[in-house]
Amino acid sequence: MTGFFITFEGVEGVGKTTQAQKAFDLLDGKHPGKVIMTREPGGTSSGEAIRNIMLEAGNNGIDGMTEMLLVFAARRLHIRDVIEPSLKAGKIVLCDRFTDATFAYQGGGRGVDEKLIAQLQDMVQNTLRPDLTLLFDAPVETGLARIGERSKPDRLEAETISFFQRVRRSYLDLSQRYPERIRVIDAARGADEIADEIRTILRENGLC
Ligand code: Z5A
Repeated sequence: MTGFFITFEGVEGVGKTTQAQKAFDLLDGKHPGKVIMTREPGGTSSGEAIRNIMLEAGNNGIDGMTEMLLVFAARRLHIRDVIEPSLKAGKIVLCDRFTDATFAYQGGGRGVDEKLIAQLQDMVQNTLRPDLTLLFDAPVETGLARIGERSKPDRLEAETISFFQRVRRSYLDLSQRYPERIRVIDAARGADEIADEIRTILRENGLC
């Protein structure tokens, strides 16, 4: 692999998507045609269909184990058809959420055994891991207030504060376990200040 794989993570509403778009604009300006932006669950047509099943509002009987299997099914297609070919072509891949989200939401949030998630990670990804993960961290209430105006919450957005607190804790645990890969960004600040910090991190990684 000759490209560079960057993932954006954090609890709802912390501003990942906003910053992923800013990073895309910055990097695409420096490396035209060599940067792609994608997301999980999703990134392929079947992956987007799986996303809809997983996030559809209401009680559809889908539990944490089923969520884990769904996201890894979508991830397999995403890696095979989008991420690996792009990295092999030397591109920079920006992905809005990846496997840290499975550890945080299905592991931390739903209580699925981490060992099972790690096994699926090895099976589906082989040795593929992000080169850099930007973890946007802010109090859960800050993120939820930012998305508060959305009309209809999806299945996960309708979860309790304590669920999102477990998710946040789990993300922070991951950042302590993998400090060389995961950079924690204080996401309670204004979007421009955060974008400045990300530009510095991208520069440190030789990307701009
Ligand atoms: N999920 C999972 O369970 N397991 C997995 O393995 C994976 C995913 C991969 C969909 O993800 C769901 O999938 C997610 C976890 C689950 N759970 N839910 N729900 P998603 O990434 O598509 O959904 P999301 O986290 O809900 O995204 P989001 O709500 O769009 O949040 P965001 O991307 O972090 O924020 P944003 O869209 O950039 O900004 C939100 C609002 O805040 C918007 O109005 C902005 O203009 C505003 N904003 C942004 N930055 C700022 C700052 N700095 N200050 C003030 N306001 C700001």
